[in-house]
Amino acid sequence: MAIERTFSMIKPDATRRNLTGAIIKMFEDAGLKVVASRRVHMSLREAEGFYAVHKDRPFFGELTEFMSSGPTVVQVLEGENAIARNREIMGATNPSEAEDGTIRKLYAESIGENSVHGSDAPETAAEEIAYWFAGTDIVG
Ligand code: DAT
Ligand code: MG
Repeated sequence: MAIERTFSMIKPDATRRNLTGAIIKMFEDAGLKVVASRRVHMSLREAEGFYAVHKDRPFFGELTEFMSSGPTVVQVLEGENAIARNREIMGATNPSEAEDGTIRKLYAESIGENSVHGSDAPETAAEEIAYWFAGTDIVG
């Protein structure tokens, strides 16, 4: 497996509880490198654009309001098998189903306020990275 890049976001429930460093340490301890990072308080419109794939889901309004409710940290993670590896470290969407030792098991407050986002495939990783970063922002 080649070195990959994936898009990651620390969500407002986690920045509010000052968990940014604890979460980044989990990525670094797992061998993923933060090659771009920026703190962003996104607008509702930016959240709607980012999560457009979910626009017909019943939780879309709740999701986009939450994501624009406070600061997030948008970042690019790089490493071996980074997309799947990041999803493993994050744990299941619903914290009650997440494995022990995952970010969501440790920190998520609910299925909606679940501390982190991570891309789910190479195509979405490329799109999500480009949504938040210019190529020159990424320093490997
Ligand atoms: P993931 O973030 O694990 O990729 P997803 O892509 O299915 O999960 O959903 C995106 C986000 O939407 C998820 O992190 C939290 C929110 N969400 C998903 N299902 C939900 C639900 N049933 N109720 C409320 N929010 C939900
Ligand atoms: Mg998803």
